[in-house]
Amino acid sequence: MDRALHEKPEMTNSRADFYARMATRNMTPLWEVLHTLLAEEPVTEATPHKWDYEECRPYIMESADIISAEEAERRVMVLENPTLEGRSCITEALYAGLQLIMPGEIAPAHRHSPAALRFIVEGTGAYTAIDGEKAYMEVGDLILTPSWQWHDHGHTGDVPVVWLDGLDIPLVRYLGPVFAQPYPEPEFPQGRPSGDNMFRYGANMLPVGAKFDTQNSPVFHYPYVKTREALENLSRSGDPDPRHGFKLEYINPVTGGPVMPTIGTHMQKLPAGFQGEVYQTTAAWVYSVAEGSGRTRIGDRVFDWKAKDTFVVPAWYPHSHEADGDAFLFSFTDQPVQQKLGLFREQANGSA
Ligand code: 1HN
Repeated sequence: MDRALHEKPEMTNSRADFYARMATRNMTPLWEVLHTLLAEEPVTEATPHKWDYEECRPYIMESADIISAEEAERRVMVLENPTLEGRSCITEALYAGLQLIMPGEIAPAHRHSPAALRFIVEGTGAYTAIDGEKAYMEVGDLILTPSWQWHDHGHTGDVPVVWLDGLDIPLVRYLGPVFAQPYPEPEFPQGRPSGDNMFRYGANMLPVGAKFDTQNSPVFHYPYVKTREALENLSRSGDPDPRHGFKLEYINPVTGGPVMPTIGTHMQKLPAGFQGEVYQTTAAWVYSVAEGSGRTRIGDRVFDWKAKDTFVVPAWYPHSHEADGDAFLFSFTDQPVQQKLGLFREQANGSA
């Protein structure tokens, strides 16, 4: 049987009168709005967009003259999706921003139920302390601050440091359980020695008897040198995926799953001259270019990118990547949430 999805019924005087009367009891007819609630395929309010780092950087640097990291609490330029203006989000479920910390500054300790990640874009010498354990940043590193973990940022180096923040805050706000707390002091007391999380949990081995009571990775620092080496080794011994090139997911070593329950993170290498096939998923993808240049077709638009640019592929947009020389793309996504709820779908080449 071939039946179209529901269309809005005709309005008549008696219907309008009935709807007005039922509204006095906080009731409203579903058949008037059903066409807005269901569609044959996912409809996103977000728009594909690229933030050119060369264009954004002067504003990021100027922000240091306008406000200190301490006064701002977090000195972040929110990357707002052009069609989600005023909602502090890059897609319906994800937040992204570019954060600046200057030498000697502190972004004070706090914790919150939304989960966060940092992907380092520029500079060296800054750190994020998680429960007082400092993760020193290098360009291309991934640092996690999972739900409800104390974190502060500091800077003992001598050049500005900028990173991309990714959070699940729009999703958590929508669901409701937002909690946040400041730490009584700007800095959380010194915790375990720097690197402890990687040494303890990041060698494909786990301490015998260790207990894990969250879905967050106990490793919270994934240095770029290691990620890059893994991708280079992978690309020497096999063929690229036709859509993704060589793509690795950062994992929680306890579960083999995503590093945090709500956000998945990946790094992919597109070999020189790569021309990817079209891919489409119900999840949204935020990309930060670690190295190289190329372009991504998203729907009917083409976005040229180079190192340090950020771009977003909203839900269900067909997209494909091309690289000039070897290129490395970091990405984060709400895919894990959709997978847990049995809602995730993907297709290659526009066919299910
Ligand atoms: C936050 O805590 C950080 O800790 C960055 O650096 C961005 C955006 C919204 C809410 C909390 C950080 C944030 C944030």
